Amino acid sequence: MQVYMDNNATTMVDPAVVEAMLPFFSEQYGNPNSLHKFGTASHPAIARAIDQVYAAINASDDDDIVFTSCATESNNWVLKAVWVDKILHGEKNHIITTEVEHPSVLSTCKFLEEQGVNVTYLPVNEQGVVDAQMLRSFITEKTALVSVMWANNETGMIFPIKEIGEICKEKGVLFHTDGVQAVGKIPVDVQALHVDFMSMSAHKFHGPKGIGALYIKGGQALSPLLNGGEHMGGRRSGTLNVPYIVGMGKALEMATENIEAKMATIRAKRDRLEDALLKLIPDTFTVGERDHRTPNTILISIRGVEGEGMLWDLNNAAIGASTGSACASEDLEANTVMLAIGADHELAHTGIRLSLSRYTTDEEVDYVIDHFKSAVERLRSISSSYAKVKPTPGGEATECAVH
Ligand code: C6P
Repeated sequence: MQVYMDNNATTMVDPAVVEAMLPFFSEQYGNPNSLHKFGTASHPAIARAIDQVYAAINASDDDDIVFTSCATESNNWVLKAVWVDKILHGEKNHIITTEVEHPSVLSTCKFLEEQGVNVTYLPVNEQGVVDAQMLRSFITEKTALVSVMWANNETGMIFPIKEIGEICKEKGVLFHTDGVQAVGKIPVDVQALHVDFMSMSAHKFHGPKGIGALYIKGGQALSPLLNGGEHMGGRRSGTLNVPYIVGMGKALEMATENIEAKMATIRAKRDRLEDALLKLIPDTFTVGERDHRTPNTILISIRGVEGEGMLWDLNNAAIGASTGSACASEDLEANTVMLAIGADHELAHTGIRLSLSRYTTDEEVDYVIDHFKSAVERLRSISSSYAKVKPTPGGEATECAVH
């Protein structure tokens, strides 16, 4: 058996999505901007995909949804365009974000700091989320943008987006949310709250890699990141990637159909896995209260077991997991989110992220429970650091706080 439990890094493309995409590679391959019938043939499929994305996030007709190459591009676009529009050519000079954003936000903020922008990186509490009222106290008349993720990729913790949106609206500050780990996993309704910009990525909800989107609230100006032709109303140049756009629309429609039922099924498997690991393996804890997490995610810390060693053992048992964000997996740094919630360096090296999908089966959950437990036992038996902190039999196994 092999078990893929790294669905926050990427997901399998649903076979129905592949099927929907296939005609647009070698049959209807014309450039949609061409005037001949080879070009115009794909227009209905593009229109359908746009409708599917609008419906999935309940965007209104006044809003814009612009396809990009990935969420990294969407995040770069918002931050750099706000810098150009409001800071270089405006009166403002301040952006607020959090310490636990994805690297595509954090490293863009670092780049903007080098250009002279003041950036506030808000700390998170022991649950790994920012306090909306604390955020309010950092907004000044110089603040151009607040960028806070909807759900964290490492912990799954859901941020108080509604409250933050209201504060930004009241203060007249633009609000961007990185919705990558929320869209397709939990209900997202952009009309039920105040969001100016939201980034999305198809490969997180069983669509293809290499296609994302940016939601732009109606009437909101945003300079383009890519200049060129008149594609996407001049907002994002580059020949439209028709098969991937079709794939993104189909995947999002499938992910959001009966989303509550899908969430309940995934959550039941996630909770069973989490309960078993916490019960069977002493001295473990998971980060963040599970009711406030996306239903598929567990970040578990195992005292005395280095995350990389654990991944190696899991990989040998054909289980795909991660120590955190896939794009930070090649450095052996401590988990940044665990550090941000107050874990010491040793503990922050022990996190393993398990992320399920709607394809995860009960048999796979059982397989992971067995192999996870034996991997921990093996690694602890050879760990000098665990021997030093070895707890009393039946030691602590808890959810949520860092001890
Ligand atoms: N996170 C993870 O292992 P792209 O691949 O550019 O479409 O998405 C980037 C991205 C942006 N925001 C968040 C919250 C994300 O989780 C990701 C991708 C993966 O956590 C790969 S690093």
